[in-house]
Amino acid sequence: MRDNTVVVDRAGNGAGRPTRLDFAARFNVAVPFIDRHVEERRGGKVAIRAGDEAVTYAELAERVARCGNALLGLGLKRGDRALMVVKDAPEFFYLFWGAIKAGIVPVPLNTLLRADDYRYLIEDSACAALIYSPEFATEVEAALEAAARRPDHALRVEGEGQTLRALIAMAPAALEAAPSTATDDCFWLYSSGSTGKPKGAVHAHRDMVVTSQHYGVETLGVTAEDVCFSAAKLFFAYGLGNAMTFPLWVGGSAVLLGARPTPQLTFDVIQRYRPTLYFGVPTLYAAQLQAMEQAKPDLSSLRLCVSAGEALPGHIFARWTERTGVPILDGIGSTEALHIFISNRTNDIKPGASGRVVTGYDARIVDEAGHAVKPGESGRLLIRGDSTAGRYWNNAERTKRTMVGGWLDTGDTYMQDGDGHFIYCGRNDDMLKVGGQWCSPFEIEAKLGEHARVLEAAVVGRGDADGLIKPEAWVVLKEQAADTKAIEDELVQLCKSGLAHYKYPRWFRFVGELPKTATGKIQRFKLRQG
Ligand code: 3UK
Repeated sequence: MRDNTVVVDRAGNGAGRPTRLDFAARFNVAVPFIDRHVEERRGGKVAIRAGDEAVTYAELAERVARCGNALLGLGLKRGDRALMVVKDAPEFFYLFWGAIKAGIVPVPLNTLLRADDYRYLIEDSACAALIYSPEFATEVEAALEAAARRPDHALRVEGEGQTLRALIAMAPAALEAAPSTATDDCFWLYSSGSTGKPKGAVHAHRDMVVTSQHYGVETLGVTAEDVCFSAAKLFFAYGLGNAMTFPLWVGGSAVLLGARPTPQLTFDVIQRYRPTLYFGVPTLYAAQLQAMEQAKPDLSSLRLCVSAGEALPGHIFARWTERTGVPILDGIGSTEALHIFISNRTNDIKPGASGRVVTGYDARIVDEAGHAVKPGESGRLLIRGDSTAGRYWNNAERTKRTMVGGWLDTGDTYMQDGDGHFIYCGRNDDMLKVGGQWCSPFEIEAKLGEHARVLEAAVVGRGDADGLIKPEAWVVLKEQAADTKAIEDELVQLCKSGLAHYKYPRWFRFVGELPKTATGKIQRFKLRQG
């Protein structure tokens, strides 16, 4: 087999068996995703549209190579980490793939985090470089100031002086792909932990091929004719697949929106670029439906919509389908699995359920002892597939608990109905998914505890009018207050100034005490019922 190629063997497919993916012994994933298109005479085709910019496959391949050379020129070595706090823009592609082609490990980070979060990630990753869009300079530069160990290189994507753009423009255009294998470390994605800090899931070269083929091609039917638009950003594993690896795998194109996706902006993008596939999260679908009470956007280009990040309530599915005529496929994925592993299909949709296992994956629902539960009973969901991260960076203890004997413990409780559809029943830990993003109640509680008048606080998830989970705070004050509204405003401000903005509590309850066990543990289930 030629170096850096993968053979998709469809022989077994159709009989319910997945296609087999055979990787060349020497395999750098930047070659099939980026360089292959020029070889296959797709160089003139548009790969990326963003604002007024259109980037062809030939331009993409050249800029990726230049960017890889720029990183090597800075002195980065094989295996070094390059943290990215980069908005959705073509530079995200150049940097991510340029690093991989050069053998450097890109680590896209959530761009909504705060200085203290970035400081931790700089230290934990021991990165050699940090590249950021100027939009995020305030938080990133404060983190660089505070970090115990600064990366050798901190670089803005664009603007004055030495920027990534300037380096790309000057770097040579020829770059040999660094030698690696399909299972070598390739890139990391951080995922939040309920108690501890975020954990870096280490993904291999083959992982993006696996998700693009099994979910992108075999589940969604993505083709070169598709135009993909993801409201979920590229730094999420979800967005990374939706708007980057799926279109690049099949030679399709991606539409990028750099700004925060408000309903109106998503409508504008869909009307202007006429994507065929749209990827969102339940909170945004709910907001879009709300906006459609007034606006009448033309969504006729869409053939299919996808939802993930948290469970899609059946009523949102029903209202969207009725309004637009386009179904939403709900599917569950994770950072550790890289993308969706249980999904609804266009010909097999059960509203309110996550669907069935995606080709190439196995799923089991087990009890506390690790035995399979009886049909109809709920238990822990374990999954297995070739895209799952093999370990967390520098965290043997979490690796041992999560990656067990080739299976990945999702941390979710699931059951299967009589027809074999998987139904989400909640988390096994206290973590909340808010607008598709992780929220640790402990982190919010610690922030609330910083207020001089707070004795203690507990945060739980509560469903809003759409049935979507948001944080609710139960607060015990040191001394009772007549005007809790003023304190509530201060607490919201405190959270908004120190935490990623989606983490602030939407409701407050001031109480005399919190329900606790004999050993002093807060009984969150009682608060959830209260
Ligand atoms: C929850 C869902 C019910 C579930 C993700 C698609 O969300 C993604 O990754 P994260 O690491 O979170 C994973 C956890 O989120 N979840 C996600 N989707 C659903 N729960 N129904 C759903 N449809 O708790 C899961 O363990 O942020 C989603 C693709 C790639 C991803 N990384």
